[in-house]
Amino acid sequence: MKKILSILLVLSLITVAVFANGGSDKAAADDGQYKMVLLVKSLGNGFFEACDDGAQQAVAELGNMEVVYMGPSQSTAEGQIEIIETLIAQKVDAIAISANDRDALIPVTKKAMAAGIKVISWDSGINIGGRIIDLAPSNAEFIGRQQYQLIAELTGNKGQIGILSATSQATNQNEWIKWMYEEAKKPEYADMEIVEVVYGDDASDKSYREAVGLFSKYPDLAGIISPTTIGVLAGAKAIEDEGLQGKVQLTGLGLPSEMQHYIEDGTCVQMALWNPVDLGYTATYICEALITGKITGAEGEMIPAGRMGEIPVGADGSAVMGAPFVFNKSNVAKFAAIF
Ligand code: RAM
Repeated sequence: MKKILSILLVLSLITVAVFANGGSDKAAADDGQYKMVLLVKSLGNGFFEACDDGAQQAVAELGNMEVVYMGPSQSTAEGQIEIIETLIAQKVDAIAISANDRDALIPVTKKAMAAGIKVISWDSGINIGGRIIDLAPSNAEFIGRQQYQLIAELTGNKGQIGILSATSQATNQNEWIKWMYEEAKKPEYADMEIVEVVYGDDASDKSYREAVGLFSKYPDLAGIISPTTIGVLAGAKAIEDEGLQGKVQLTGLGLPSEMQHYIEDGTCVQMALWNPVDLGYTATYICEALITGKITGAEGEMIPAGRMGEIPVGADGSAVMGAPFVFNKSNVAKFAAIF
């Protein structure tokens, strides 16, 4: 709630500042601060709030940036498009987007770029042509395969597996799920199968209902993979409420701060994630480097990213942060204090 109130306050201040700026070309020019918006899939998600903490750390280090956190109330492309249209009118300097749809945002982000705004995607990508750089938290193949390996370890390479995802259009989850299916083809998983992918839309109540739906549809369900922080938390609650601990195993991508209880009581023995603070921090450094002309986004360039070192720009503007952590009883408390 406090976070929402502070966002509203910042937004109203920005609106005042932008209108006060009248017809000048760049909203940034007057106070020497470049204005960047960290546009997330939806508000009310602790993962993205941790990313914003990282963005604000970068702001403090860089000294020439101002980052405003924004997102629609639900994880939809329409909601993001509406916000981007407003930001074009306000002439912000950069928009860093975790996209709800890899293609649907392209026309509006192209319009933003034509207006001189630096657009990058991060976390959940926009397709080539709709952004300059796409920052992935980690290698998508690695993440997807690792998710399947984590559940296989828990079910002893056996049984029916359900996937509880975010939205059906989410670039990041869809890419990871594709690699889970690839991993599942290996001979060691012959006694295991993915029975269904369901979508909780990164909303806690829908994710919870979808998890319960999997339990009733598949009475022999051995495990759930939920590659979304909202989904894995809802899945853990559902398993606990239905008394299915030990019968239905759970893994996914979760925030240690939200999942500590379920990891320590064995509902979710192991899960993975990268550091979201570092992700928001890196996205901010990339925007600053693009705005100030340190980089253009061409393959082979090195992005100066503060404490994250230098990150190379790969083919088609792709950039990758680092390897995910795996959390279990032995380390969850330590990480829970950080994100
Ligand atoms: C949710 C969002 C986000 C994803 C994490 C793992 O918070 O879907 O995009 O990266 O989970």
